[in-house]
Amino acid sequence: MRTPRRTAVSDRQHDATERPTRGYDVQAAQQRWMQYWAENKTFEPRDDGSAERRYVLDMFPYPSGDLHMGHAEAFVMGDVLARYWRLQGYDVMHPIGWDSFGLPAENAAIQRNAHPADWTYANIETQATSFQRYGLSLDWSRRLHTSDPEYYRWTQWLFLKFRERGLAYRKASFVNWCPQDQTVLANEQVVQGLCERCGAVVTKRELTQWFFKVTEYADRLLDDMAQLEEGWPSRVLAMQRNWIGRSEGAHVDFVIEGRGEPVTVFTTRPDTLYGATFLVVAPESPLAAELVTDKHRAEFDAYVEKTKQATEIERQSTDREKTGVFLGRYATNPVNGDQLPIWAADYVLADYGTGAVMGMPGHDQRDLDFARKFGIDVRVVMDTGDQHPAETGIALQGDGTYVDAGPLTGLTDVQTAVARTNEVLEQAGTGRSAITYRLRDWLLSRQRFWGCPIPIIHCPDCGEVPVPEDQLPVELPYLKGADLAPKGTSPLAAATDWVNVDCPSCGGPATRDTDTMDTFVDSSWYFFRYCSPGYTDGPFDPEDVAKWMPVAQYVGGVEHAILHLLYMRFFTKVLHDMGMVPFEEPMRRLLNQGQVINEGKAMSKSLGNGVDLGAQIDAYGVDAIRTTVVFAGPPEDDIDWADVSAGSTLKFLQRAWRLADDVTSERGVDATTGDRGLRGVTHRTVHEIGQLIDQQKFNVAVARIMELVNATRKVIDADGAADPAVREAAEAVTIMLSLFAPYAAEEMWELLGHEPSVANASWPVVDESLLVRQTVTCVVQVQGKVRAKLEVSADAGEADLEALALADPNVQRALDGREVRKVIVRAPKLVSIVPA
Ligand code: ANZ
Ligand code: ZN
Repeated sequence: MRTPRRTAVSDRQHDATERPTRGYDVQAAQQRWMQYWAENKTFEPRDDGSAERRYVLDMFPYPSGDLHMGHAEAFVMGDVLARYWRLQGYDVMHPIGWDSFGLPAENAAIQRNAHPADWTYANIETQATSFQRYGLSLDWSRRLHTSDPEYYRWTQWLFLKFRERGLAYRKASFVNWCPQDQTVLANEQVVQGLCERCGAVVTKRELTQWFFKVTEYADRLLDDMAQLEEGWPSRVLAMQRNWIGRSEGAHVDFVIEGRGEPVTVFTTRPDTLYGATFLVVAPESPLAAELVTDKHRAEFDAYVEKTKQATEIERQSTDREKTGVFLGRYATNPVNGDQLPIWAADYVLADYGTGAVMGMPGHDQRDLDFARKFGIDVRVVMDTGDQHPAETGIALQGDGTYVDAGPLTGLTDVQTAVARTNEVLEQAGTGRSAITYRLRDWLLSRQRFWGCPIPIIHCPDCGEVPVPEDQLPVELPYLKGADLAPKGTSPLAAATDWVNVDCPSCGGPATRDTDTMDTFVDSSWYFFRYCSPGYTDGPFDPEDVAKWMPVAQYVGGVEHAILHLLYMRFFTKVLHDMGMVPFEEPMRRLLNQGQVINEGKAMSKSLGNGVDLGAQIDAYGVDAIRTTVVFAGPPEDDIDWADVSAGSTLKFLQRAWRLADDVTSERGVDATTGDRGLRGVTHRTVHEIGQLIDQQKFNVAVARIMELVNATRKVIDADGAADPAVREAAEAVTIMLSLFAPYAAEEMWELLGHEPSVANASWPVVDESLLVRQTVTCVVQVQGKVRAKLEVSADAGEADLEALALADPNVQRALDGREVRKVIVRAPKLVSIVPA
């Protein structure tokens, strides 16, 4: 073990005039302790069962370049907790790795005529060095990269297991296609009709794609959120709930003349069926193409083409002018026999519910807009006291009494009416109650190179054949530069040596699947792998996972509130069903840190308002940057870098360091003989900071340390630094400060005569008796007779005591309404009242 040298620039012989500039040498301290922690593997967990385990996890980074201010904020929050729990005696695991597959690497490789791995692994090294410098208490021994064959071997293995369970399948469907990136996008990757990555307008294409059946887990993903109410931000839970979008209603069957099968619609308001006046089907659905009569076909075909250009959000918008085409056919309303014209209109989506809707213009705004535009009948089934929607153009929404609604007529309650309608439908066999979800199956295949290959072989005779487990991983062939340029099919398809293989089942000529997996697959299970780095018999050792998980604290950006968190929850549930993990929710607590912005705006190249993390660290040092980030506000809030001052933080850190430098009492000196006032402040601060960290109010914790530093300085200025209470305070400051400013804390710990590292110290033990401020008994006399005894603070002032005494009920009784002539106070023990 290497013993660190002393590098502090202070010199006890310096005269007093130099005092304000005394401080630790920021850059030297960084060099020295960074190396010390690495050499001594300070932050590797013991993993021997000697203490309760705690797993602190930061969402692993994408190696896009060097670290930026966003990383500085995201990673310090987890680090504060990891360091705190360590000092509290937990065996903490705080691992790091990289989400290293993905498009930016591929695009960079095309540009530079290089291999995506070159760019990726070079960036990883840069980030790793920066993470180390940033003083994060990471366990480097568990480091992983999702693009390493050792890792993606198990991504492929999991894919095959999911497929065995019927949870991975292929189907042809209309998918979002980015013409720029030449790849399929998941719905979530389309933002207002544009590709989330490159901003190109997304179009639709029919392709055969791989899907994970998340919809099978929709109810469990919803129900298990009950376990997360305590530990997850409520807005994240709300976003997940919305995304899953569970709707209760009914399926209603409409018979169509000349068609054997009825058409089924999904409605959340079966009670409005008695007033339905038309049917709408999604234009791009096979049903629409089948139903349209020859007379309307040309108009219909043109409409379908136009529909493909509109985004889902536009199509669903209520303030958009309604469009549509009559298909020339009619459907029979099962409850009253009405003949309803069937239309195709783009406000109905092909992949929600059944892709068909009953038009109920009286009570649904979009249906009303549509009916008014095309001259369709508007009927009302509930009288709400408002004017008729055909005149006002406003669909009726409120409560009221059912009218002209068959057996519902006269009812006043929607719930009862819905239940009654469902009974009618069920009895007649023309409908049934039903539940629909917004959640779609997860489209996981991508036509790009730099991702995990899908381990399937397509054989003309045997169909889809999984690659045998002992042949995993299916490694990527070596392609670089122009070979990777998007061609509409995966670049892998051009690697014919790689593509053409013998069928594992019949031995005949066959071809590999040329798609790769969405990187969200890679990031759906990395936290399990950290528990068993290097494990070769599976993706992880279930025993290790049972020891470390669920994760005690997960930290990451709210931009992952929906997809990543939903997918990793889905993976966990499937692994649970496979008997590999004992729990169903992998993350106990979730913290979404805010962003670092500048002058009120997100940092961006085009605005030129970016703040370079490296330059900030060069100017102020890691400790000052970490502490500034934490001190700026609650962890969830955005930080405006224009409003903070890393320079002031550095001054505070130097002030804290000088306390340690000033202490003259010996290590281990009996603190109980020290200044009771300062001891009280120290113990109350330690106690409160523990609570603040538990409540994730890290910024307030920093403020409390600042106060303790000031209180300690006052005592030194008044009485010198020899008082054991000064040592006690300085040690407490050092340990608590190590959460935020680890380099300064290491220097201070050493100055205080302790063996390195402060990370191996223990959180200070609070002396409960010092938490309460001291009280004394104050005797209150009226006309010389003792009338009350008050418990008051030892430092209570005369005015306070007089007021307390006069307010006492016994004193009031003794005064019996008489005026008070005189009050004599001897603080804090005596108040003597003389009545008139
Ligand atoms: C008749 C009705 C009357 C409806 C009424 C609503 C109000 P949520 O709550 O989001 O699940 N719908 C069904 N499938 C659709 C599709 N593929 N595209 C667009 N709209 C669709 O919405 C369910 C309601 O949205 C359904 O209930 C249906 O309109 C419409 F006063 O049926 B409703
Ligand atoms: Zn075969």
